[in-house]
Amino acid sequence: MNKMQSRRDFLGTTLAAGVLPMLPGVARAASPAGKRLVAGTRVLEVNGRAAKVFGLTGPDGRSGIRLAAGERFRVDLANETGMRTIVHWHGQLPPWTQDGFPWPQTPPIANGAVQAYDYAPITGTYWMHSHHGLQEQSLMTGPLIVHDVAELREDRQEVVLVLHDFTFRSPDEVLAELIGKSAKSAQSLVRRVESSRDAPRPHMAGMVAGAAKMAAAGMDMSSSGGMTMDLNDVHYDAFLANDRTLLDPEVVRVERGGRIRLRIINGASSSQFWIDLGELVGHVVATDGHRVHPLAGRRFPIAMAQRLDILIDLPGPGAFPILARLEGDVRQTGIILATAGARIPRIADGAQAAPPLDNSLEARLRTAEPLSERAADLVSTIALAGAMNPYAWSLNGAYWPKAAPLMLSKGQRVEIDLINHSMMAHPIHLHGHAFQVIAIDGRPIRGAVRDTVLVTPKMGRVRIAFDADNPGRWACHCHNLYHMVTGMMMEFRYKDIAI
Ligand SMILES: [Cu+2]
Repeated sequence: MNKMQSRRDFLGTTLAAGVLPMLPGVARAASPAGKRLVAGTRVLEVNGRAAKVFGLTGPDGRSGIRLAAGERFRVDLANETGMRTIVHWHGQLPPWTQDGFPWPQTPPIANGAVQAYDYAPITGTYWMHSHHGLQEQSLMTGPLIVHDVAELREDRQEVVLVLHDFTFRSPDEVLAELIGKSAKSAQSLVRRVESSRDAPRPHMAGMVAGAAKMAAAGMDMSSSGGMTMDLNDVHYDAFLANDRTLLDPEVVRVERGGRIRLRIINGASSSQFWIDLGELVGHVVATDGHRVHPLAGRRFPIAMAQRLDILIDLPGPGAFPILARLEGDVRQTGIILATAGARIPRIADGAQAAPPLDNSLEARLRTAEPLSERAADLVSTIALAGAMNPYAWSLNGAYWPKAAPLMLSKGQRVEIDLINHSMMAHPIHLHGHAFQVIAIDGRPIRGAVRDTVLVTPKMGRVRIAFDADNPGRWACHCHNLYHMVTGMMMEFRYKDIAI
């Protein structure tokens, strides 16, 4: 047995035992089998100005990782950022110690270190992003595409579209402005979230009291029906589609009458969009990587962290803008699909503000991969609350890291009611599990399977169901980055996890 094999075997055994090896630097060096993914920095030009941002660059020089059908997620993540990082494989279902969340057992990766990952991925459109500090805002994100044998047979051109919100300010300054404090206070707030080594022990009485308090607040809120909802916490300098604005958009060469699979990823930290196909008709065939029965349309909402797979059959030659319109605003971004020789149109902002995102699409989606019919073993409620002033957001009345964990047992069917008592929509993301949306605003549906669902403001309700089949400690949080760091996060913890 050579050295490499023995290291691989050791890694495999250690991962099987559920503990990521905490090895000295030399032993943690990259294995030859892993795809090298570099977390580093790069310079983008936005609105004619240079901006230093992060990047996650795969072995082919492109952003992110693409895996062939049947390929394992065997990745060596090299941290060349000059600071610590940790990267989360959003929507994937790895063992919890490889999830890329800064628990005590999986601390951030030091600058210069390489961390190895090895798990069987699920197929579809996923993405990766830093879960350390506010690095996600500075574009430490990338697509994670896991191909499927069936997709290869359909012979479609794959077009990946990653959306971002961009600011020339530092994310610390953005947060400082939101919380009305200095950048230094913002930094220490982020550090406190990061250093929350252990969430408190479960305390059922506290949870119930917190939920009751929130319910009371919700009653107050519903009586003030004239209040408008809050949108777009942060004023951004630009919105990016594959790192470019509409002043200089990416033009994707397509064939006349081409058959396209658009994989759209909302990688924005605090912005949500309506995908606008213009005159084209698309069919949504997957949400967050999970298949749904095809649903035709021209406009599709995409909340933070969500993904949509949309099939488009082009009608003939021409240029076809694929736009992402910021909710509640006239600003937009996008790419252009164009056949050879087509005139590329110049596209400005929209004439009218796009409406706020809603769950009208969600209510119509039907999964192609339903959960089995089964009664719930555990039913729980999570109350979403918070406000713009003071800027702080909570789950069940508590602010991370003070929120009590929801305790799960392996094998349980879990149903959770997400109830939004606030004036703002929240895209709620659960790590390590895919859930099915089974009711919206009290109306039962056989809805989509997802990892991130939007809960609309002013008492919007979404019920999700999942099987507790991935033991560990998992984060559940709002995917608005600034909501998360000001408290909107909790833990789902399996009872048989000792640490
Ligand atoms: Cu939120």
